[in-house]
Amino acid sequence: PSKHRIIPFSPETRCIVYGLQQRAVQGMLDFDFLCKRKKPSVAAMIFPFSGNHYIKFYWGTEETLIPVYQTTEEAIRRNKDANVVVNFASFRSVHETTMEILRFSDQIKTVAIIAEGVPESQTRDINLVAQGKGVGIIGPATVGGIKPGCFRIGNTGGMLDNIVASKLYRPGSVAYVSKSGGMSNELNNIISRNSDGVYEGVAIGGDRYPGTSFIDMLLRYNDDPDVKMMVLLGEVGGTDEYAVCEALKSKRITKPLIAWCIGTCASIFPYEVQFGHAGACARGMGETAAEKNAALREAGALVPPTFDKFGEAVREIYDKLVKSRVIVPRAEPEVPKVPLDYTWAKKLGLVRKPANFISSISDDRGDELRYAGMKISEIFEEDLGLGGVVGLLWFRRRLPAYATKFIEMVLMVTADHGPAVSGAHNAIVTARAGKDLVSSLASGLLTIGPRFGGALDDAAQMFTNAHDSGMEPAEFVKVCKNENKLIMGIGHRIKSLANPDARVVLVKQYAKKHFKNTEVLDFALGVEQITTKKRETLILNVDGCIAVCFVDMLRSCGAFTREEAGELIENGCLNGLFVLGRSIGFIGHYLDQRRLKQPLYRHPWDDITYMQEFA
Ligand code: Q5B
Repeated sequence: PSKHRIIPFSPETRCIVYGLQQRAVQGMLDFDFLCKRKKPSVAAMIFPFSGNHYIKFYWGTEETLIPVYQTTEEAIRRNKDANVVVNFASFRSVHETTMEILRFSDQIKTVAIIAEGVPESQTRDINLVAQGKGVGIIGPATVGGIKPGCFRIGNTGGMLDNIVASKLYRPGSVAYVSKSGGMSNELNNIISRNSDGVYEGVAIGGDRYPGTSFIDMLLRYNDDPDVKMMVLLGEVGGTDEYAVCEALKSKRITKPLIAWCIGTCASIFPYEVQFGHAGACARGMGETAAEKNAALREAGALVPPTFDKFGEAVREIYDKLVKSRVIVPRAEPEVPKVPLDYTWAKKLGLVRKPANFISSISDDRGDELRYAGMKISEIFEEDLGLGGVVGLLWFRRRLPAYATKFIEMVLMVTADHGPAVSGAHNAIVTARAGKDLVSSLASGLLTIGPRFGGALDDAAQMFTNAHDSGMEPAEFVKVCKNENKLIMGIGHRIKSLANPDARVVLVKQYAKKHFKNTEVLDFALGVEQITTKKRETLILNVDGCIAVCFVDMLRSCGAFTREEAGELIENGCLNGLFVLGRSIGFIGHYLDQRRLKQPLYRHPWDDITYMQEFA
């Protein structure tokens, strides 16, 4: 006898989904749309680990928002039209969450429990409370159930193309109950091929104590005038099928029933076999599939000789019912168009679109991250170092070792130049204003410009163009003076001939030692000889020296044509070297100020000349 009933699902059935199961919810909404439901069947979701918010889902080709609530109470109370909860909580929290849901039995009439591995004592507790409150439980350990045209629980029925292939978008006359979700997919297929299709199908779950039993579902189907024939797919283990036998014998079940218990192969084994489900093991007399099939056959169900013949059995009954006009086949509605997700359609080769982005330096999609096509593991195996990585990511080239070392040298010599320089000063002031690392770093970086650290690109252009045009250094200095132009890369606030910049000395020495050609450096040194005659601070400074040496390196290392080298400089890669190097120092200054717990900086009045009367 039926302990508790699952309320009938209709095209108006609305549910609440416990858990952030976005794929399952999208699947339910897609099913609704195929069935031409007016409203999505999912009214809301519950997710205790974030505040209330909305999640966007497709509704056909449009989009809709579904609210997510932090508490079960708010979700249920705010969605009065929902009387089903699909509980995706894990086996660890399913007892607690279902008990909470059952507090609202004035509104919630069915709970589907998806989790596998729920302790049997907890399931029995849930069932007892639910029974007392008149709430139907489907599961645990189930995919759920499906009623074409009305309602789909979670992922029942599989992918959308499967739903369409099994005609689950419109009702048929056959209602089934099974234990297994996977096998219910097979039933959807068999029934749709051998009859006018599924009216409703429920997988009660593979545990030993399911909330709803076979007999509950079959009595419900038997009493539903729209169900014309029924299917039962039992399995080895348990004795629920005998309740069905009793109902058949007592004529409580009157509609034709095609039945089969899976697991007949268990007899091949010399011992009892535990199949996939927790309940799928014959533990006592009468629990084997063969015994239960025999009992069902004897009670009046149509039990085929093997599962292979199951479809034929369905067909046999269906044809009889059509002949006797119990079933009057309906005209097939148009097969609904399934809106394909773009990613899926692309995978199937059905659509294409021009990409909005092109990227040619790195790729994280495969099994391993690649820089310019080179696997990150190979980069380490071959010890390319930071310079090698810059070569790959900035220039898409594997540079010779002396060139990658040179890049590293540049990063090292530009890493910092004390707290007094403009950029470091700003990073420090920002840090002392209580800002974070990124803000302090950004503040320092935004100071880099033509006078401070950002003269490399222009220096490279000016010296290279002048050299390539065949000018002499003196002529170049004269032209710049006549045009009132400062020579980028020349001059320093504190460094001079008498106080040479050690960084410049190191860079020059390296270039002279390793580069095949240093013609642009030589030209710049020629210019320095002239400018320092005017003023001894007008030296080739660190920006200028790095810039001209880099041009010589790019041009002579063999990895680039002269045109390619020219394009790289035009694109502004050289200031990037200073930006990258000096970021190390700016971050250092930020951390230093934090470590020293420095207060807000305020510039002293006596260090500012106030000239209001002048304005
Ligand atoms: N005069 C760097 O100026 C500085 C001249 C020039 C012809 C020039 C100035 C300049 C070009 C930009 C450049 C990078 C502003 C510098 C760096 C990183 C750093 C910083 C650090 C670090 C210095 C005095 C007389 C005047 C000027 C003439 C000056 N520069 N003539 N070409 N380039 N250079 N920037 O000392 O007749 O008296 O009126 O803009 O390469 O940023 O350590 O601090 O690692 O952090 O203030 O090293 O040279 O000289 O402007 O008073 O000029 O020399 O026309 O002539 P100063 P000023 P006159 S490296």
